[in-house]
Amino acid sequence: NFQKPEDAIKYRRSALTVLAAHFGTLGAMANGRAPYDAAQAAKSGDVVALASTLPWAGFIAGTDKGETRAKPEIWTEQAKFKEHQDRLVDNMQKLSAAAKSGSLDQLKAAWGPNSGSCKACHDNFRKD
Ligand code: ASC
Repeated sequence: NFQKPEDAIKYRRSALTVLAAHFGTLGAMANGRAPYDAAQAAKSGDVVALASTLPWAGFIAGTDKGETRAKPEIWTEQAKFKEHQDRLVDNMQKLSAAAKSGSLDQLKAAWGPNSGSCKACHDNFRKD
């Protein structure tokens, strides 16, 4: 529940910021830009699994204006937007499992194939 539209916008942006930070942490390890740290990978794996589920509650009616790049299609193509959410959540659960496996090879194998769901949604539903 949100008091004001801007509270919902702030909530979803915050969740996406947390998701991006931990997705990036896992990507850095998967792509060899950071040393593999199994404990950090497991922690970030937990975060992406949970954080990926959170932003969607913030896309309530009346939050298409203000501090947001949300496109109107979020509200006019709700079934399609939901499909994109579900794909992201599913992909982040898979990435999470690999991140928590203790195996860098599994993390590497999972990161790329599951990373496209960020961009797919941005391409369709985010301005610029
Ligand atoms: C990230 C991030 C995104 C996506 C996107 C690629 O790390 O913050 O929004 O990856 O750039 O899918």
